[in-house]
Amino acid sequence: MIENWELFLFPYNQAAKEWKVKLRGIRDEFQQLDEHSPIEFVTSRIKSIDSIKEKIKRRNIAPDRLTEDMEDICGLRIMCPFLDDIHEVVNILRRRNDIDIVSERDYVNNEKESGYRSYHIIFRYPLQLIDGQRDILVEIQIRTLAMNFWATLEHSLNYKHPNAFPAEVHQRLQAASETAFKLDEEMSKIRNELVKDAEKDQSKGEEK
Ligand code: 0O2
Repeated sequence: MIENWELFLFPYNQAAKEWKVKLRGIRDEFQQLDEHSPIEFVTSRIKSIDSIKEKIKRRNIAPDRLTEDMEDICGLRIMCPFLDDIHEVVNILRRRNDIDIVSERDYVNNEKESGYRSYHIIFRYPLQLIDGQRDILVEIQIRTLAMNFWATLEHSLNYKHPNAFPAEVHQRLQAASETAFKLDEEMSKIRNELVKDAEKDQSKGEEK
């Protein structure tokens, strides 16, 4: 087992700090260009020691496999204003040459049984330390503000029912997730219509 957790978690903390800067940099670049940013805000978290220990037990992870088999010790979250923005952020990440993408999970189109939606990307990040390079696995969850609203509250409610919600609550949470998704779709439709109208106005202006 890990003897010094602080030391073990240091590179993960460092990777999270660096990635917060990088992701906020993407948002700033869009703002600099006066363009719509697909990133509203970014958060990060390092998995708690209790949560790591729980997952080691649940997944039966061997101590020497911890850094390879636990992919979400370093986690970042990107909140997007609109549904289409998720796809744009994914493409921006796929084009980067400072990471190696290990896997992607599309829980936006394939929501989990709970109603959870998000797009997960796990990548390997070559962190530069005093003694050289150390590859760190990083998980990024990309979701809309509405998905984040649902997931944050569902997670906090789950705290009181760690194993399962009563069936009726489970169904209501699924329905609430559907409502949040409909809201996302409606806001995207409104935006697309406004963008189209603005483009029409612009081309009319250019014709004159
Ligand atoms: P925390 O407290 O942030 O660490 P596992 O990690 O074993 O549960 P797996 O298959 O490795 O699952 O990963 P999965 O399911 O792709 O993603 C796990 C993470 O996604 C969770 O981390 C949550 O952040 C989020 N997530 C997945 N399902 C749900 C859900 O039903 N509700 C909510 N609110 N979030 C979910 P942790 O470890 O649970 O959280």
